[in-house]
Amino acid sequence: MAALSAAASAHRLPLAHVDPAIHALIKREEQRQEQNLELIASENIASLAVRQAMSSVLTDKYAEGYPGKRYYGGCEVVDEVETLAIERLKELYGVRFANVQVHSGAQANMAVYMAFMKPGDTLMAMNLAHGGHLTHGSPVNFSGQLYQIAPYGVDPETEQIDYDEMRKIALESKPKIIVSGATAYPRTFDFLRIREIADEVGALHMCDMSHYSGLIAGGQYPSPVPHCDIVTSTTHKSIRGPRGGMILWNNEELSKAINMSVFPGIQGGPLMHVIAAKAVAFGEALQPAFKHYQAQIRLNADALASALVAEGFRLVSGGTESHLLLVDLRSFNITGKVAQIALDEAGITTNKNSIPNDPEKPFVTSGIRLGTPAVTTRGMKEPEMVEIARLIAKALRTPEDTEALHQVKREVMALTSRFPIHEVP
Ligand code: DSN
Repeated sequence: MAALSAAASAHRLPLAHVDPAIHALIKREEQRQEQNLELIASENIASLAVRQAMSSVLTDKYAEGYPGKRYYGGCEVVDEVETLAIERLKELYGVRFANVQVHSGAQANMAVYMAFMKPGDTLMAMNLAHGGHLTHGSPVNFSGQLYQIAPYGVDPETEQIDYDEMRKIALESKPKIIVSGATAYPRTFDFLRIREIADEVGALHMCDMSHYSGLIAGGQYPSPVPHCDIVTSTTHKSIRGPRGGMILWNNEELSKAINMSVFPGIQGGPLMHVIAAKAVAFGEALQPAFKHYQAQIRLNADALASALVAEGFRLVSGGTESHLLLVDLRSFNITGKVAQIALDEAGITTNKNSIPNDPEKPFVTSGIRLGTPAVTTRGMKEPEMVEIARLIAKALRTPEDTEALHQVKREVMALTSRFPIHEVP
């Protein structure tokens, strides 16, 4: 066997040897994820197969362009990778066309806006303070800076979308695109109703299904596909793939504008290792086990909701029809900021979140957002949701008492140790 040069040998050394500092930090994060309860609604735990694809040699390949039409040589393998990802995605959602190159959900939304709107045109989307997203028109985001924004929101009583009001705003503002989808709205969207409003004002209907995409693929949430011109999503939330984005549509006439908006419009070379990992995740989502997983996410969300109410919390809109819950903390007399810090100390990971018409500032808030995708991936079921609600309530009754929070943390670790994420070495 030929001897390797010193440089070639060094290039093959493992991470622990080459960069002990980063290796140790990754190990620490692995331990944090293993020990803590992950309740951030937008997070999940990707499979080993997804992570292996993501850390593959495909990271080295430039492939600007699309399968069969690249600007670089040597793309015969990555062409097959991207085609597989597209075909699986089309099958998963029953669509005719898909773009898997967008690096993130924000890029997916940007690509669609830029394909179909000019600066100064009107975009209608859910108010961030009622559950929308930064890219749905926040003034600190490109969407709020480039476009006129016509926000819609929830009814103050029901805390569910007021579709009559939405129609009124659409008739007045004449948006080019109406966006459905949200990041902190626990209920289902009436996609048909929004389609009707969009048709009435001559707008495109785009759904950003990022939060709900796994549930939709698993048949646990209504599909926006039949009622939308375009659907965008991240690939790492309830769908449980690598961090990334995707765009779906059915009308061939939109294809050129969408694909050109992604590349060369807003992106250069695609992340082929991430596209391979998306293909793996879409393949996993096509398996029957994925439907059971999504059904359990919903059962767990309902169980967590009932148990939190029994502990004395109020849920925004009274409950959930998805994987997420928005908890109003005012009955516990604490803010979202204080709750998030106390829960972190107790090993329970959440995020503070504004509730509709929140009296507190966005960095303080009166709520926390919880979601069940990650704990469901670990194998937790309804009895564990009751236990989680008890632990949250226990921590938030004494949010300033570090010793009490550490006692909760010991109980959290006893629970999580029964549901390991990774193979115990
Ligand atoms: N940051 C994501 C979330 O937590 O919902 C949205 O992009």
